[in-house]
Amino acid sequence: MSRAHRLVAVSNRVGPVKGAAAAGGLAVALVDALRERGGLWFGWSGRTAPPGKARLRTEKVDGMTLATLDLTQQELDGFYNGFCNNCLWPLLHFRIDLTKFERRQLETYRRVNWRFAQALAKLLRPDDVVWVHDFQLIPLAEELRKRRLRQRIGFFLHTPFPPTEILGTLPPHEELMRALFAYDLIGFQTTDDVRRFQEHVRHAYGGSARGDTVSAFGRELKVGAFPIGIDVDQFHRYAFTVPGNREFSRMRQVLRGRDQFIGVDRLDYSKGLLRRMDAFGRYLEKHPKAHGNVILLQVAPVSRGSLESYRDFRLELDREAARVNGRFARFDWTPVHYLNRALPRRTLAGLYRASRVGVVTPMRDGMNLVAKEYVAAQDPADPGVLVLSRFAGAAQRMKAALLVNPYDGEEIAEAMHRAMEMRPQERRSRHEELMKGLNEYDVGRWRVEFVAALMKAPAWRPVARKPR
Ligand code: ADQ
Repeated sequence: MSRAHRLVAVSNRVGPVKGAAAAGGLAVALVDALRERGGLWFGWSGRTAPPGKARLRTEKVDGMTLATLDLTQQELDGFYNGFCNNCLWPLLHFRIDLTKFERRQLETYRRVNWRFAQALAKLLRPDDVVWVHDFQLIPLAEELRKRRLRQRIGFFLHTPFPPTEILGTLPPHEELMRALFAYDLIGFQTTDDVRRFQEHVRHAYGGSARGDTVSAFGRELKVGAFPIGIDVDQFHRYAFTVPGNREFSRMRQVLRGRDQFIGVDRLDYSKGLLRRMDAFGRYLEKHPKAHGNVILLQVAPVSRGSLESYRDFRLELDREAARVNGRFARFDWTPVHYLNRALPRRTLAGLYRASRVGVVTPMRDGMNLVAKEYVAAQDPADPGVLVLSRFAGAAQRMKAALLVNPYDGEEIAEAMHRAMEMRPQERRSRHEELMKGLNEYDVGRWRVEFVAALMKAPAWRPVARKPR
């Protein structure tokens, strides 16, 4: 990408780009690239405003421009809480049972994307390269194309792409997939996601897929797998310098020679928290010698707490943690330590480092960055062991972890035991291999490869030829 092109990132939420909170998530991935090129980051402000008062604000921060739009309460309910989190999120995680489709919410989803496009169109320059993130914004490119914008526009899906049998249950699946074909490139986390997308396009719309080119709806686009990574050095530094190191020492003191399992997840039903808690109970049941000697620290900040499905899930998890503690705790030992709060990233790094086992067992996950953060925070001379779900995108390239089926509590419990028993040499060699993978494909490479593929994609034009 030459300097003549400005990078424009669009995501549901913008920032934060400064301070401790900026050290995580999409901000890490994008800020450097945006800063370098005087880029623009566009999205929702995180605020609501009365109808007619929802404004577009722009500000310059560190050489980049942030442009944010307010939503009305009604838009927030129908778009973010409604169609995005109550319908698309469960569907994309293969949970048809939790998927609630409401036509009114779909309309709000369309309208918010329309508003985003209307505001963004005014800010775009002809040479901009636009990178849109995630399922909240599928129709955005189509809306921009309606305004005759011809810039290169790429889309990255952070979640899994479900099988055609599941996607086909969504009433407006065709509308959404057709909208995707207004992009020039679609990036997925794994090659499995790419394959499921290609199969769906063939099966449901008679489209075709050859190599990295997919055709349907009279259009052609490029697809690819771009597995998102982390800033490996930064995370390692966090774990080994103040204050990460301070938290590590403090945790070690509190543990007093006990070993710690750690889980860190947004409180979301896709993350496999219930089965993990149950598996820890099974582990304790089978291994009385562990009693008094291990604890599970589960850090799970509340997320999407206004939705019923999330409230119900939280209650269930509270009960499950209490059940395991009620059954096994002694007056001088509580096996499950359960926190519903977000922690600074440096603190997290210290806690990962102090933990003998990282337990990352989502039922389904696009990638899962916690798995990577846990590995990066370990001491190479005496590393902990990662227990990882086969159904996290991360598993595709982290084969040196102990891979488990997250639906099988017995298997998770066995892996917990195996991790505790593992000899230092095996721990070191597994860790070394995992680190190799992390360093090979870190967040910088993810960003550079996506943008390079987008620049190479053929310029936008509708394909005249009908798909067979
Ligand atoms: P998420 O579902 O949010 O992201 P994940 O990849 O695990 O899942 O990222 C979570 C991030 O939040 C991690 O960086 C983690 O450290 C942080 N975090 C979690 N709990 C925290 C806590 N208590 N305090 C502070 N930070 C906490 C979506 C997709 C994933 C995909 C990512 C990136 O669902 O599959 O990996 O996007 O593409």
